[in-house]
Amino acid sequence: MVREPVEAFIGLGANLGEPMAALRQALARLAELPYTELLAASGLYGSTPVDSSGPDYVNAVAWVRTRLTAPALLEALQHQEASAGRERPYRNAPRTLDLDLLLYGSARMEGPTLTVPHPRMTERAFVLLPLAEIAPHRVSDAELASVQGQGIWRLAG
Ligand code: A4P
Ligand code: MG
Repeated sequence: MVREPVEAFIGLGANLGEPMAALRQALARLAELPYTELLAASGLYGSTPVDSSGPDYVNAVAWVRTRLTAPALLEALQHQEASAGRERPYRNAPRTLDLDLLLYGSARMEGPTLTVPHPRMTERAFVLLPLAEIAPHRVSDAELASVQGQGIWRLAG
């Protein structure tokens, strides 16, 4: 636990099972994390797989204020993925639930198990569009322009 709360952004994704239900449940569970408050959640977006296979994805982004350290928050997210039946047969495999730590305050860290900001977030419309919906100040026009043309559509509020 850290003394001062930190604002963090979490990317949610799923393309197996019932992705919309999985993301809604994941958002509800984020709100129940210890030392953590859910500040906002984007709507749900459909997106075509990027460097991945299988059915279209459902994606969203959540904004939290937390006293958990970044590693503790990642551990909580991985626990949540596991209880949603996440399996990892190979890299970028289709999944029932993926929870990525996108931003943790203004921290920059690079380690074997955790890199923040998430290294691929600025290349992906399925991260940038939902992030821009809830925190437009965290996404630049140039970043949005660079992902134009990737398949993404709004599903529900
Ligand atoms: N890891 C390091 N940094 C982080 C971080 N900031 N957040 C480590 C989360 N995990 C982080 O992740 C692999 C390892 O990354 C973990 O052990 C963790 O310690 P993973 O969740 O097991 O595997 P992954 O999700 O396949 O890898 P990764 O790197 O998160 O994949 P990407 O690059 O995020 O791609 N297309 C659409 N349309 N929508 C999607 O949601 N997702 C991916 C995943 C590919 N294509 C997609 C989507
Ligand atoms: Mg992941």
